[in-house]
Amino acid sequence: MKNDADTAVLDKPAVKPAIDSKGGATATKEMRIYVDGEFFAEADAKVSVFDHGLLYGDGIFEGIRFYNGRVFRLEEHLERLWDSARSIALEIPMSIKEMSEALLETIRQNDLRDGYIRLVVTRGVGNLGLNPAQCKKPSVIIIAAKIALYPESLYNSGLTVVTVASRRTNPASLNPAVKSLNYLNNVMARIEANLANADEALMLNDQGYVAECTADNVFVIKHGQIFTPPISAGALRGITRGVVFEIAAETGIKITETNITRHDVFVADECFLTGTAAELIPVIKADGRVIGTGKPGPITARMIQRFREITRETGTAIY
Ligand code: PXG
Repeated sequence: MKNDADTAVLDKPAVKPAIDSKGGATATKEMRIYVDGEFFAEADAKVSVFDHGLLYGDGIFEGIRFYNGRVFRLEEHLERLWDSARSIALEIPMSIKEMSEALLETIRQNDLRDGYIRLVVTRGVGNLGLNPAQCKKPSVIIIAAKIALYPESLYNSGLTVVTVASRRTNPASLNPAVKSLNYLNNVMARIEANLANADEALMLNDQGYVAECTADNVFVIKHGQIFTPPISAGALRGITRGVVFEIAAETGIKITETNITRHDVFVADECFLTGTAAELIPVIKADGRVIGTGKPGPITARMIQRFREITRETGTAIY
């Protein structure tokens, strides 16, 4: 099922991406992109073709939102970036404090109050061999863009998902906890969802349990309780996922991390996804099965409401 309402705002097919990649600053003002300590116009913001980020997907990234002049959960995103770096033995060439300041300055340079930050650290320039030992200096790229919000109708109508054949990578091969530049696993899943005319792809791990969607964590609600896959099932430790745990605690709704099957999704009363880009968004159909009443449920609606309050009231001041 397609949501006709969103076709004017978002790229076809389906709902992704919410990120308007050319949307930095305004039509009259050039985008300013941070590359290794300097700001460049979009046309001049470049990395080498010998950067292993390009040659091997060797690098890491974060996607961060800012709302109402404040960066949402900045410390958590930077902590996760540093964890990703540590995991792939990449030394970020600046301190967390310097990164935080560079990120805030990038938003200021683009005169934005609401938007999306893409933070990328590549392995840097090496030779044509994959050995990163030749890469002397990682590159840091910060792009601040406007974000085209999904239309409100989508939060009211909900998304459709399909289970795809591409499995989330086994942690022993490529741990999904690392937000690496190697997202081909998720891209393949995304292509399968596009081909199936669905809004998102439900990805299973190699044991057949639900892991996550292509850039979102998954939650199901049954008999008033919330369930979500554990990190060990191949879910990224989503920052938005963490906010859902906080809201559940504050509103007295029980939330449990447990293995979830497709069956659990089919018979759920409610289902929703979380991610920096999607925020909290309801799912109303999975593999052709209508979830609950086929309309976003009351607990999901409450969670969305509270999430919006939190995003608008908290965060690191930019200006
Ligand atoms: N799973 C995966 C695989 C992700 O990449 C999430 C879950 C949600 O995590 P957060 O921390 O955002 O709640 C992500 C997040 C994109 C994009 O489309 C990807 C993410 C975030 C924003 C945009 O490139 N990853």
